[in-house]
Amino acid sequence: VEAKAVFSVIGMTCSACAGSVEKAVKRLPGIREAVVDVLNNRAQVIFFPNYVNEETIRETIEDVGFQATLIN
Ligand code: 9UX
Repeated sequence: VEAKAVFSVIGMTCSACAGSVEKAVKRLPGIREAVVDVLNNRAQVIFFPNYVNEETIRETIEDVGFQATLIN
């Protein structure tokens, strides 16, 4: 069963920022889809909770260099 998480991502100023976040998240195991919206400072991720969790995804976004907060 898959789950969905939405993060607020602060600090992205261009579409390449969004692309680097998507790429990093998609490299994690258990990710089905990652969509990053630079205009709205949001990242939506569909994932398989047996393999990855919200905190790991959040930390991965932070490792790219942006402040990430789980919002739902
Ligand atoms: Mo370009 Mo977005 O260096 O931070 S990737 S502005």
